[in-house]
Amino acid sequence: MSLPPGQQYIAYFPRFGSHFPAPPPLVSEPAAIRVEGAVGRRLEVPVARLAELTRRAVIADFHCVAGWTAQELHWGGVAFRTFYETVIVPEARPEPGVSHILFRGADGYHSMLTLDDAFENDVLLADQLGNTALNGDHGAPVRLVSPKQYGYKSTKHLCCIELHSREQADGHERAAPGFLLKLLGPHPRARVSEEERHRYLPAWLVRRIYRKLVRPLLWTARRGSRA
Ligand SMILES: Nc1nc2c(c(=O)[nH]1)N[C@H]1C(S)=C(S)[C@@H](COP(=O)(O)O)O[C@H]1N2
Ligand SMILES: [Mo]
Repeated sequence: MSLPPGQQYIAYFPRFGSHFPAPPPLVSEPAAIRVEGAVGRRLEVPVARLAELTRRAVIADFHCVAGWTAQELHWGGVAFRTFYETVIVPEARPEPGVSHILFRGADGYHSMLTLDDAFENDVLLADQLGNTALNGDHGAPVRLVSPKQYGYKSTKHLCCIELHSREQADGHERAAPGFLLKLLGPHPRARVSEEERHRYLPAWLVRRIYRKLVRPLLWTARRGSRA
């Protein structure tokens, strides 16, 4: 796998995110994913059901918008498309015109993908990393993984999937002050190959800022680990 523009490999897979030093959220058992929004019927799908659906393994690099890339991660789970077609469509009955999916994490985080991007065949609801159950640092009990997009689309601790017929406001970097929050707003597609880092700021500028920030950010995020 080749390194996309502006990225640097790091030798491990760090815990990272706008949670910064806060520990991973406690998830009540049995864990479930709610399905809401433009649906005929709301659902609550036990995470354990993922074990019964058609499973898929994905090996991919993981690219954070701040410039680090973790190499060849082995994910296990269910393709989002499989989940949509075999669970959401028959059981939640989506309204016509669904075009965007909002993924909510138990820590209050959320990310938004177009339905087309979410249907890429490497987009998973992942409950395994490196052949073991996902741990708290990386999004237990289940997370989204979308390897062709910057990491901020891959919501950890997934607790809700919301269907929409248009773009919704996105929640990346909720810790940043107001205007920065807007400038650092997530790109609606965030394709790594196109270097779509943020919606408004140009990639060359963002790269320079992150290059200075990335070490302290990595350190701060690691401080919140439970492991
Ligand atoms: N729930 C939740 N999901 C999240 C985040 C977060 O803060 N909370 N951060 C995102 C960002 S910016 C990145 S780079 C990846 C990091 O995933 P990792 O901690 O497994 O490395 O998770 C993404 N998903
Ligand atoms: Mo990130």
